[in-house]
Amino acid sequence: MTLPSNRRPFTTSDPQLAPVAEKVFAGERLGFQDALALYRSHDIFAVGWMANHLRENLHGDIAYFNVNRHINPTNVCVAACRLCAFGRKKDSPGAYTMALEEAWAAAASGYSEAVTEFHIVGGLHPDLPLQYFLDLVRGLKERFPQVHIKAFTMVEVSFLARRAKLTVRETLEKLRDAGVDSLPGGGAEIFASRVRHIICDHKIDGDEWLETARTAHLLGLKSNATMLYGHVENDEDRVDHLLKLRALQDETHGFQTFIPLAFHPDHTPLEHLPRTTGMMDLRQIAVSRLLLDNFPHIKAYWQMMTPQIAQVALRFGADDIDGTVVEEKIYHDAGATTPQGMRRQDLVRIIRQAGCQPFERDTLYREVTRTEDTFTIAV
Ligand code: V47
Repeated sequence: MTLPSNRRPFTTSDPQLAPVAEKVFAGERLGFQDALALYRSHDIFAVGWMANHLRENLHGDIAYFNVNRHINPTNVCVAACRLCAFGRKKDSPGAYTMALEEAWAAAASGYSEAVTEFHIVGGLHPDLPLQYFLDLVRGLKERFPQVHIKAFTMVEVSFLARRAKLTVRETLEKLRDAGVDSLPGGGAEIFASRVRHIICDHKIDGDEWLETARTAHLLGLKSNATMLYGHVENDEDRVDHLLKLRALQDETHGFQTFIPLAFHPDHTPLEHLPRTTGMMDLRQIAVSRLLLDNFPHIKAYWQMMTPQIAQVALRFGADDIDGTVVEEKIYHDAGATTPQGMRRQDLVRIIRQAGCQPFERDTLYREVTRTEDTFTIAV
């Protein structure tokens, strides 16, 4: 079938995609069955074409990146999730917890390029009090007042609240007052409880993740959202996850970016599972763009999908490839073969060669302009 579009002709050999395409080009919202058709279509190029159409309508040729640094203050974790190769029990080999001075020093180390964002996540430590995290953030703000702090997943916030015997709202208020500017999207995994029981049994459930995000958004804190795919979930679980995020976004408009995360099985109890393939990764980006019509941004996280696939993903619906990162632990403990970090100039080159315009953003997607070793953020 062929449908007219505002730019180029669209064709697909898959009759199941025709009604979906009608909706996409009419600007109508897609439903559960439409999403299943996208996941099951043999015509991956048509799926990608539609997603790229929406991406171009939203962002033209711009592709966003940032200069950020990941900091993981501890890998000690009580949760023992089967999906994870990063977490350790307190006394096991390889377990670490940074003293505050160490975390502040880590923030300053790495590339000389001035970072605009610290991305901070870690394990659920049984003994570290909320005060440690407040001091960590306050110390970072004192030392690097210009850097945006994107810190603590909904799972960590909920855990810290319980330990401190505070509500999630009170905990978020304390974190915000200490200097947390927004929250990353991790810990969402897959909301369906059947799958959650297998991959992350001791984590908060999907409803609690969503409720914590709702509370953060109501306090004015922006956040991201993720979905971990490529393990024991099925198409329906993925669609359910995406639609729950879309429904919350209708309510709060607090999500900035959706990041689909491909499961890396190495060194996890689910090591027997195969890795995702390039086609699965590209399709997931495209379905995300098509279904999450109220999310401004879809991120192809290069650390997770490789710089090569992330580059192609910029033509399958993604408009962001994340940042310099500098030191990645969660994926590398699970067998990622990508570099630990990338220089700004390499991110720019990848984006240019995808035929896109690189746009350095801060965490809130404002333009960053650089001179030698300082930067200015457009407000
Ligand atoms: O929450 C853990 C996932 C997440 C594995 O918000 C794994 O901008 C694959 O959330 N294989 C952390 N995935 C990373 C994350 C993130 C990354 C980049 C940008 C942003 C953002 C957020 O990684 C965890 C979990 O879902 N994860 N173990 C694994 N073996």
